[in-house]
Amino acid sequence: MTEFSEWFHNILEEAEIIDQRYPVKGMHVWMPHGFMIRKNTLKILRRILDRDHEEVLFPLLVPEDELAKEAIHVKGFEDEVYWVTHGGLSQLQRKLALRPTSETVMYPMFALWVRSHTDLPMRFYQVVNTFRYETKHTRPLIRVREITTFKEAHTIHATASEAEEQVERAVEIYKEFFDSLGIPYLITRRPPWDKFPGSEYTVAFDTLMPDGKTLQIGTVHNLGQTFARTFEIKFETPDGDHEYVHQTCYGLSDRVIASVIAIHGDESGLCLPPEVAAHQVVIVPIIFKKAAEEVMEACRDLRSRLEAAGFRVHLDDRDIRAGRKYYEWEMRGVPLRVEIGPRDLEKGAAVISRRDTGEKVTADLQGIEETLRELMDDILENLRTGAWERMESEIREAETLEEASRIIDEKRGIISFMWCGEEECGMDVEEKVRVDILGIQEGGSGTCINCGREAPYRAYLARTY
Ligand code: PR8
Repeated sequence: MTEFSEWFHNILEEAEIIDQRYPVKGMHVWMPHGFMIRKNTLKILRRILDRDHEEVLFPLLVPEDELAKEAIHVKGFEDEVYWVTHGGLSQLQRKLALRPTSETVMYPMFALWVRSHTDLPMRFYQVVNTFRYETKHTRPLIRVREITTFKEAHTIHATASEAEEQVERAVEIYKEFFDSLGIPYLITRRPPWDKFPGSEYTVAFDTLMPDGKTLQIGTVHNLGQTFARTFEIKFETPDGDHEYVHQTCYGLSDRVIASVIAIHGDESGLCLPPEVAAHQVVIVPIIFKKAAEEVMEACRDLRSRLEAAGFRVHLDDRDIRAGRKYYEWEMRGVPLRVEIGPRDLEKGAAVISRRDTGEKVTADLQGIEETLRELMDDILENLRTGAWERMESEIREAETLEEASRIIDEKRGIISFMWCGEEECGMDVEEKVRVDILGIQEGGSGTCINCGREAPYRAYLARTY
């Protein structure tokens, strides 16, 4: 693959995902093709969340005093907040922030909504745009200043153990979601110095991008009672006492689409999992003088049949060379192409090409729906397996920090090692290797790579986005 960032930049433009020419840094325009992928991706997430979450929509603006209430939280975001200071020509009495995330927007309202233990648990989510004045290098979809597809869930519970359970459920939700996109992930608990501001702990999903750097693609936070105390969110227990609730929140962003594009794409362009592709099947008539009308007729007929069977299908009847059509649809990542020419028609057949492997199969037009469906399942499975294998082959064990440094310099990827879990030691590791500790997983035993003490954790290091 050519230099990844150049490839990524070009494909977003060529495949008409977003237009990067909007004149505000870190903000982009979703184009119709990109928007379809975004919409289909959201549909998968909604299907999962709607099982036991309710969708809501809160305002974009946060009054300054609400934002400032939770001291640790606001400290974490203070240098990233955009402010609205004027309404027309008059200066506002109370500055308003554009939400960088919605805890301080939602939780004052939760204080009004939660009354009794019978109200709990409550699980909400919203899909909104959030604004973060990122000072690190911005990159389309990966680090943006307007996160256009912020999918944030917020839950409220009566006990700490229920909140803990919700964290586990949220991890399962995100696993299911990423699996349906074929995106591999490493799940770790972030080190304390890298957790979400105001949370007790953060569990993060990272994936590996083709250039060997990891991207945080989702996070689940246990908020404990910190925000409940700040925003006075209390419920009445069965005994008539009033107690603070326990909360969790978890979120995903435009990075989900960035990772689908980057991880499955190749030299020919996008390669989309069928469930998110704008078109799942493109039909290309192979027209010669002979039987031109019959071929067109058969293609139109197939399009109607596939539409009726629920496929997102497009008939490319433009008067241009078939080769150019193939090139374009491959670049746009359409999973399956069906070609019908006069000879196929005589046999009652069509040729199906897979975008992921390039394989071609001849299928009977009769019952082609079933063949296409099986191929779509197979494509997702193939993309997922390939992506997991690539990521796993880039996770390397290191016994010493020198070895970790060397591997990161030579190969990038993810380093796995044993660690004591002490903050001071962790900071020292990051400084010596000059890369971030992604996080830890429980279990395993050995001695710490840095200080030599007993190490109950497996930890991971990587260069990150
Ligand atoms: C929360 N509150 O906010 P989080 N560009 C693209 N994606 C981003 C960016 C950015 N500038 N910043 C973060 N993300 C919690 C949970 C409500 C929901 C993505 O958590 O700050 C990252 O993938 O960790 C991150 O994991 C996710 O948004 C959630 O953001």
